[in-house]
Amino acid sequence: MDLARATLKNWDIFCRVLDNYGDIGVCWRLASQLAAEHGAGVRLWVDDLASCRMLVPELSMAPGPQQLHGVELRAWPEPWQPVEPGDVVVESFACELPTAFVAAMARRARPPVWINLEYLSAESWVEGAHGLPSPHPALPLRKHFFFPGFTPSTGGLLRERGLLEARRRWDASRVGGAALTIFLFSYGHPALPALLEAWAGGPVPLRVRMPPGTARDQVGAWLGDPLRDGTEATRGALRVEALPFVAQEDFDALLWEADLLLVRGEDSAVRAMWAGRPFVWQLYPQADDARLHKMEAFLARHGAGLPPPAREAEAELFRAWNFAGDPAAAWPRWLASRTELAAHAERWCDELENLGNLAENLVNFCAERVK
Ligand code: TRH
Repeated sequence: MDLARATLKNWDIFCRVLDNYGDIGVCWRLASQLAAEHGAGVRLWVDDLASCRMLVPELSMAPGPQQLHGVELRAWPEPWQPVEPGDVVVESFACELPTAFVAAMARRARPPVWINLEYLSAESWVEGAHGLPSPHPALPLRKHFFFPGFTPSTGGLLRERGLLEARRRWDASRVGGAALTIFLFSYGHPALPALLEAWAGGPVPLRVRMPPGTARDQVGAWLGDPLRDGTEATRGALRVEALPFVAQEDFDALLWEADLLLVRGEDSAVRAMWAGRPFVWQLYPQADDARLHKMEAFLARHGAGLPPPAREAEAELFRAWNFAGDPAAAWPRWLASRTELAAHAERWCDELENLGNLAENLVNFCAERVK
């Protein structure tokens, strides 16, 4: 296997930013982890440097290759400029590689290992689809589907070396405040104002910390005063703090600072799991059915080890926060189960830790393909 790994030195990762930060968030994380922990030479091709710069602020908008955290970052040129493909090619989220690049892959004496890195889901069909090959219709190439996931029959989750140790050190030295701290990173929700009312009028002092985005704009509208980075506002039991958008390497610390994480998309949800805090995952808006199945599959898996009242409290808040439900009505039950949910979050993190991590699983998977 070591010999096989040694033949997989150069990687090309392709990323198209659809919207938001999840696509580049995952690709950047994977690229920098492969470089730092596996000695890989990684070229990351991105079609939207401005989004990438939000996560990696030292990035320059000048055209031309740049070296960042051991990764060679490249703007994805339109039209494509020919380059020699690496030993492994990762097409993230079916982003469709340039035709000329695929032709160059087929011309190599040993074609690259070609991976389609898929979106995260807890649905059981993922286990059957993970690793499946798909032959190219015309060229001597095979693409393999690689699925992140929550079981040993999937690719696992991205987790950098030392992450959990760093988080546990943080927890050991953390001094909790009087208020319950909530990190709120979400898409807009029609019932957010009602939830804010419930929080402001509730019995528990709350400190809600929010990065910029549409949900924070909604909170600003509810307050009657737009929230700018670094400002805060208080209504009853609720204090809202407006955070600046931080570099991705500083993102985890925001989560560790909180007692409850309202996260979204894919990457922040996984980070919430590694933070070992209770969380509510707002899935990326898709056709309702697809999102519903994804959410229920996750709830079934995550809730399996919980006593029924806490399981139902968690599910109720997830459902209300993902669909046009009433999160304010779900809140008191969630609060009553808070202690069980906090203990469960640690157990869940420990369980996931045993799955290994996605970058390492991917390297091993690719090495198997060239043995
Ligand atoms: O931004 P998102 O909504 O991304 C989504 C999802 O990935 C979805 O699956 C995808 O289809 C869609 O994009 C196009 O949520 P996500 O996945 O949590 O990504 C946010 C990233 O932004 C994550 O890597 C953390 C990072 N981040 C920072 O680095 N600093 C910050 O201050 C904040 C708020 C986020």
